[in-house]
Amino acid sequence: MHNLWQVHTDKFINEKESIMRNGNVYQIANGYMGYRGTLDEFGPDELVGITLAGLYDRVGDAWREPVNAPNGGFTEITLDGREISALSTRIKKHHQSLSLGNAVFERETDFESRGKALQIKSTRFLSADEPNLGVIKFSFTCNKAARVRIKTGIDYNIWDLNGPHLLKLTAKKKSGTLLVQSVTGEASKKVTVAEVIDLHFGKQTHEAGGNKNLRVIELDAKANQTYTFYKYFAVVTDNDPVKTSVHEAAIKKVEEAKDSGYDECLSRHNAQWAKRWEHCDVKIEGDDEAQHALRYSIFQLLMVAPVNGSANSIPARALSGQVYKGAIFWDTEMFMFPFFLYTYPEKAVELMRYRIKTLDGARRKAKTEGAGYRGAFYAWESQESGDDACTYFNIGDPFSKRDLRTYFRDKQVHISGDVAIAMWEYFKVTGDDSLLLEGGGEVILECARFYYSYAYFNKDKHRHEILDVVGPDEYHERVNNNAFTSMVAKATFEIANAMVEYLRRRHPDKLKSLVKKMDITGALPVFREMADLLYVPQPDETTGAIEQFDGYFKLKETTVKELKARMIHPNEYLGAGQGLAVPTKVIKQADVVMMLNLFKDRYTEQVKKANWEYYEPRTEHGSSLSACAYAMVAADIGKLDWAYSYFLKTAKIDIEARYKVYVGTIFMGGSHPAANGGAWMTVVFGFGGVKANAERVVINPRLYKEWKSLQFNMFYKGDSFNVKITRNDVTIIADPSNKCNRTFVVSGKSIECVPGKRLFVGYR
Ligand code: IFM
Repeated sequence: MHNLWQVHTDKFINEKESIMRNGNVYQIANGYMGYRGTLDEFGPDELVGITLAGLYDRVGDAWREPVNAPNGGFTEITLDGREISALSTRIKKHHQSLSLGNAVFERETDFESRGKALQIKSTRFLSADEPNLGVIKFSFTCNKAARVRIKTGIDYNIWDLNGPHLLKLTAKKKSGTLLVQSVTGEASKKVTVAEVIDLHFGKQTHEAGGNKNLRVIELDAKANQTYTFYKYFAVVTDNDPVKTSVHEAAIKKVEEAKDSGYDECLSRHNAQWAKRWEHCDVKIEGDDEAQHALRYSIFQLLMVAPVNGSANSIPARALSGQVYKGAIFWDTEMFMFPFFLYTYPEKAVELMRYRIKTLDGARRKAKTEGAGYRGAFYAWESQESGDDACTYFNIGDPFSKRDLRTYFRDKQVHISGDVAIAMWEYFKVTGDDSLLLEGGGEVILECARFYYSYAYFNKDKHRHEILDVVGPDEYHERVNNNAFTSMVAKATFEIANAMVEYLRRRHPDKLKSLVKKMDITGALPVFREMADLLYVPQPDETTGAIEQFDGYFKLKETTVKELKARMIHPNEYLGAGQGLAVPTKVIKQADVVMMLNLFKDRYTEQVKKANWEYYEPRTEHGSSLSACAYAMVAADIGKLDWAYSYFLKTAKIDIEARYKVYVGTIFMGGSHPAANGGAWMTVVFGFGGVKANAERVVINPRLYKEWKSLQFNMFYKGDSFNVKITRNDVTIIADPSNKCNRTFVVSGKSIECVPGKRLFVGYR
């Protein structure tokens, strides 16, 4: 098999679609920004994008989306007066690669122009050590003497889906530094890009025009001599905690980087990446395909993890562009968060801080949505303030070109419970209650308060019900008693109750002041009643099947294949008012199965099996979130071949980049961090059978038949463990720095892991 620490290609396909998909596959990111995997000479038509985390803007009535910064990585070459570009020059050879070890992108292209051969090589990375910084090494060699002109600098022809977001763009040169300064239209936030180069040949002039701020270097290049220069660019915005002005900070960052030099910048960057991999890698012995796909998935998550202290989160398309408005969905808590919680807790904290930061936005949404509710109704599509970026008409109909009413925003109420569950998981797995005290407790109580105000008491049946919702299966909207949603709401009440009990015991003063601040004393007994009396659809006594929502079993029976055969337009949406799936049992994505995975301890194997088998043929997997849920439950019930094929589907989504890029009229191209997180969960939770709770870590291994071993690290209660599962046994090494003994239960055998000791347990 190929290099398991790399993705690469030897082809350049000069087609828009391929350039767009490669832009995703080869993107680099450092949590502060993402840089799409495009070539040095490309511009907005090739979807060059440097997408900034946590900075959003809105133009007119269009969707609010993250801001793309001017491209400080731009370089173009002219050979004897002819522009050289992968788009227009004959290519003899092309190779591009992305290292998974350190997120370094490289391209090497051999061009032929009028009988001369020119080779261009460039290497780029976004510093993992200095988040504002990008660094590029650029070289060229011509086989014959030639007149060469290099234009390098900042291109501020920006690709936007709903822009332009940057106004008052001005290009300057200050001493040796190029600057492009701008402000966002909506909030007037400054965005500045600075660029310096380290170059020791040719004659340099400055050229600004056509939305490019460039230096022009002219030289008579000698035959077969390689010319190399280095570029350093920095993006700084008003969101950054800088002490000087934004442009001064940007200049300082590039000057310091230049002073340090390329090798030093790279070695600091590499050191950060080495640290990440040391703890986050997962090794699968005996299956290179799975290993590579999983490593790429983990790599994606590591690249986009928020910068420490930013209280940012990870959008559904990460930092690969502006798709989905750069918004944060339930994807983060339910699919990405567990990876961080178990392997990189300092990032898990950041993701939770984001929900604390946006609590007021969630409160505003609760008050203003529908009849008006209490508590916190988190945004379905959340940006920096927590106000909902999701529109009521969120999908374009490719037939009529009109926007379709969807109820994602106002009815997908499970989002609040998803947040509460993640907040509580953080506490259970880390044992760290500081987040609860810093606002996490308030988040949980506000989510419970929201469900209480949303629920309806059915007097006849003497139960509370959650009505008129959209579950994860977005093809069936406004349904009653959706099993997933109701279960999540019930869990929210249970969590709120457990949290209050915990605070009462451990932090009574904090509880007192929180209850007073929130004016919630009266609600606390009610939360206990809600936890007991909230109705969740139960398994049918004979079949074990759980009805996804009231009336689902009465819908039309059809198959996904039959349904798809009836599609008139390849991008037509199967849900919303008139969608083909609406009157049928075909569902978009795991819903009941998602619930069985999330609450796996509450259901018997027989119930999980019955529902997996019932819903699997009826699921379209129209969302990238679906496959991993089916994979995990399949592993849980011993259908390991199924688990494996769903695992590969989820883990390869971004490497293969064959996903659909339009839903309705909406462009959706980009990366899929939720599926990446799902890949990790499938391996560690599914095949590894790992589950931690407040008392112990349970491991019930069920390795896939091709795997000789599975090895990973995990944190539990602040202590670190290395776990290796082979076909017959489990070895657990407790780090010597661990604070105390921790209980692990391997296939029913309880063992104490003593700091610094290695334990070996047979499980067959
Ligand atoms: O959050 C998901 C949703 O469940 C299905 N549509 C896409 C969203 C973003 O990934």
